[in-house]
Amino acid sequence: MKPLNIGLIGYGFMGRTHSNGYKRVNDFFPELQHRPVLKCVCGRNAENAQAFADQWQYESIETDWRKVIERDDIDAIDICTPNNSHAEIAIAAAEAGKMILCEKPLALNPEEGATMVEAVEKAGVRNTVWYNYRRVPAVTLAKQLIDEGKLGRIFHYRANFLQDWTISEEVPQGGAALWRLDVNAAGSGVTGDLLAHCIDTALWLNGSIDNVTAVTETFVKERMHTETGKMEKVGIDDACAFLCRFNNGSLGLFESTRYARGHKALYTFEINGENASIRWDLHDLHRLEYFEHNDEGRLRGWRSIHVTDHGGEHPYMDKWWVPGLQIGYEHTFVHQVADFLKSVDEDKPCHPTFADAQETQKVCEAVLASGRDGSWKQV
Ligand code: SOE
Repeated sequence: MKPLNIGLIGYGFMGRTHSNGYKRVNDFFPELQHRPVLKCVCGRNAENAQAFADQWQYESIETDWRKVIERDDIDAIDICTPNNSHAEIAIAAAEAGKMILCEKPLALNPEEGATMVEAVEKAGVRNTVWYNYRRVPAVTLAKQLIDEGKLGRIFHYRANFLQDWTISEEVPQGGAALWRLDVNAAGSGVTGDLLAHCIDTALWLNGSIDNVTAVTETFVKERMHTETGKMEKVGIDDACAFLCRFNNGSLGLFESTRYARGHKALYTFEINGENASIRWDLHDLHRLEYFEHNDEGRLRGWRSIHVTDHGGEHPYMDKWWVPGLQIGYEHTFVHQVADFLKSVDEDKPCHPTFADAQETQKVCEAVLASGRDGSWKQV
C-alpha cells in the first residue's frame, strides 16, 4: 500500500471530520491502494496546532501554510480554513503540483472560484470539494434511483437547511469559532454555508439550474466583532429562500435559515416525479422515503427504506457492519476519503471537483444577487 501524505491546513470542526476520515478509511476500505498519512497540521497558533497534532496523531506542525505547500513530503493539501483563504491556498497548492481537497463552499464568489478552477486545470492536479452529504448512503441511493429513471419526469425539487444557533443578538461575529457570521471571512451567510449543500445535492440529483429568484434577510443588523471588540454591521444573509427553474423543466424551492427555533441542522429534500417521489432527512439519515405510483393500489404508500443492506443493494453499506445496523454523519467523510483515494488509484476525477463546485458557486451568486434586488437572475 502506498502512502499519501496529507497536509491539513486549519483544524476546527472540519479538520476533525476530515482527520477522522483519513484515520478510518483503510480499515473499512481495505482494497484501496493508498493510505493517508497524517504528516502535518497547520495553524497560526503553534500551541493549538500541537495540541491538535497530539490528539489526532499528526507527525508534525507548521504555523505558515506556505511552508506546508513547499514541503516535498506532502502529497495532498486539505484546506479547512475559513472561506476567504481557500483561493489563495488552493492556487499556491496547485502551482506546487499538490493534490487538493477543499472544504465547501469552493470560494467567496464565482470570480475567485474561476481562478481556482483554472489553477487546478492548468496544473493538472487532482481536486475535490467536501460536499459530504452526497456520500450519505441514502442520498447516493436516491441518485441511483433517479439515474435509472425510476421517478420518470421530475416536476419538483424542494430542500431546506434549518438551524437556530444565531438567534441571540449576543452571539458575536468573527474569529476562529464565529467566522461564519463575518461576511469578509465567509463571503455570505446561510447561502454559502448551508444552501450550498442543498444546491450541490440538487445539481447532482436533478441537473443544472437555469434561473432563480430569492429573498434574503439579516435579522440581527449589528454584532460585536471578536477581533475589533466593536459593534459592527452584519454583512451576511441570516435567512434565504429561493425559487428556481431547473434546465430539465422542474421547479425548485429552497429555504435556509439560522433562525428556525428548534432546528439544529435539519437538512431535508423531496423530489416529486411522474412515477415516484423521494424524500430524505438528515436527522434520519439512514432512511430514504420512497413513494411508487405503480404499486398495487391497496398497498400504495410511502415506504421507509432502511438503507443498511449488503450485497451491493445499498451504496457503501457492504463496508460497514451487518444489515440493519446504521452509520452516521462522520461516515460521509470516510466515504469521501475512500472515493478520493479510489480516484487516485484509478486516475479518475473525484466529484465534486472544483469545476463541479463552481457551478454551485454560480447558483449561490445568482441567489444573493436576486436577494438584493428581487428580480429573476440567470445562473
Ligand atoms: C454550520 O453550522 C455547519 O457546520 C456547516 O458549515 C456545515 O457545512 C454543515 O454541514 C453543518 O452546519
